[in-house]
Amino acid sequence: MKTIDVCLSPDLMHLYDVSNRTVVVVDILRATSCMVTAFAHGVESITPFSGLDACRAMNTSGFITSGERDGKKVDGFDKGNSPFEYMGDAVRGKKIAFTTTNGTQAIEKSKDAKKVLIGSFLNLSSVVKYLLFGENSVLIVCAGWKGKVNLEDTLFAGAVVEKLKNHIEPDCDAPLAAQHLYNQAKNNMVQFLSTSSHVRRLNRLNIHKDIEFCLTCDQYNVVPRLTQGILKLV
Ligand code: 3SL
Repeated sequence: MKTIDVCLSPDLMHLYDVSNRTVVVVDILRATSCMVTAFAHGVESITPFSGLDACRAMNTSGFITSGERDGKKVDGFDKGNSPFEYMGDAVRGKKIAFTTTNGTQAIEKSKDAKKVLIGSFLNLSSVVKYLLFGENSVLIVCAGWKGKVNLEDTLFAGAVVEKLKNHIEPDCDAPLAAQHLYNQAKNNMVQFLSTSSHVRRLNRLNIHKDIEFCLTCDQYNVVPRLTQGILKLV
């Protein structure tokens, strides 16, 4: 039977052998929610960068430059990290270079996996379906915040574990802990997360509508996959 595990912080990646696993990278607030939204609105590709300078340099090759540091849009970049910036015709057919505080770093740390997918609540069922029919065991990599664990990414991991519980066996206690948390939170995730660290951080930036949107399940049926450093739809 396939198994599922959860890496609660990218700083714990050294504990996992991903060479035969499908990794799902998640940064609910807000990096992977933005990426999924962009693909649902017709973006051609997203190239994730861990560093600002390399991302900025893509401007000269015709890429839209996107990203944030500590939640705020980077000076001189075209777009920040709100999913509402990635809707409509503005992004259709475009290539995006993207860097964020935690999300793109988690992608970088996952790049040696057999497959790397991008997950969010917005494409939860599509990701679950892909994992169900895929041949590999699974690792959910939670982006967290600067190496620390966060609740929202853990809830997403728990949702995946819960939905696959009759088909994929948990590897250790992290998936079980995530599943318990999700089952407590699932009826009102906005309320459950109201005192969480990143919701408090984002509330200071006055972006409640981003939080509510990013916690909405199954808005889109897209699954982005990383191949040779570039995200495209599967
Ligand atoms: O850390 C990240 O990658 C971001 O998604 C953080 S924020 O939501 O833009 O603050």
